[in-house]
Amino acid sequence: MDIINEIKKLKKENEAIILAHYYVNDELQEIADYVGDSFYLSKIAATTNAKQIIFAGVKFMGESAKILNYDKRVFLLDENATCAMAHMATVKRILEMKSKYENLAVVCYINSTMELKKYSDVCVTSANAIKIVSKLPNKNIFFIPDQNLGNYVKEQVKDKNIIVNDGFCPIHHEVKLDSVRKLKKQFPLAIVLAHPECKREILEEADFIGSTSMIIDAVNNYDNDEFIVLTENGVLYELRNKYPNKQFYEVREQMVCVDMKKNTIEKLYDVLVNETNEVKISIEDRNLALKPLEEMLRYAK
Ligand code: CIZ
Ligand code: SF4
Repeated sequence: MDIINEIKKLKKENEAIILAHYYVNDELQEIADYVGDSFYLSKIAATTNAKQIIFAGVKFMGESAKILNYDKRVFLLDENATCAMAHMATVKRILEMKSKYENLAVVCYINSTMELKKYSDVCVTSANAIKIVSKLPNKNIFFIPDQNLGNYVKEQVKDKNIIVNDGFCPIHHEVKLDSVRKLKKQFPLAIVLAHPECKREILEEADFIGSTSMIIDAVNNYDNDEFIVLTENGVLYELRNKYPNKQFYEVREQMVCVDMKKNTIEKLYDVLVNETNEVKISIEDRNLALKPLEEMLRYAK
């Protein structure tokens, strides 16, 4: 059996679209109808006419697609693919902060569980966090769950009182300063592109800081032939496709999200055949979690 042709056939029969995040395996990015970051993919999910949305990503992405387009059937390739950072904040702390500060906006990085979104005022992604936080009418901001993106936004948006939760992405947070410096020595002409989920000491080594989509676009702005890429290594697939004449380097310890890599072609085929791993959310939860996602889409316009 040619699994790729079977997937294409089943996708048509099911009236399904396949969405893939930049961090998943190459062959999934290749077969997907849309590849992008979570902001782009959530906009596609919100407006598609397809009957089924099949998400190669992690759980919060499938949940967000279901919340934004509740009448569609949404499927994940692996129910156990979750984002470690998504769980690194608590409703208890949100409620404490709400009672402590007047006029507080809870800003929730989209890499969060649905439970956290239900108690948040607006979602952001790494592509729009600065823009949205700047536009908010509130003086006090509680940014969850990521400390690194939160602190980066805080440095950029000076006129707000931004309190940052202490979560982190294990993949980005663990990049070693020493490996980055070694790589820079080895390739002195390389431009360093870093994701804001990296620690401050790493961001200080970077020439450009931005989300995956911003990193991909940023390459256009440089004449250099070499780039050091400090984000999950799935993004190298798009970078090498888009810029075949440029060289992209990764740190020695490699940045690999094991949850993103749980998505495979075989699981995609299985979902199309057996309709497994459907995302189910109660209407009550959906309505509560919809508000911050819709606010994100409105503010980001
Ligand atoms: O927002 C996203 O999709 C994530 C998780 C990373 C990025 O920068 O695109
Ligand atoms: Fe979550 Fe980090 Fe994996 Fe992104 S790379 S999905 S933030 S654990």
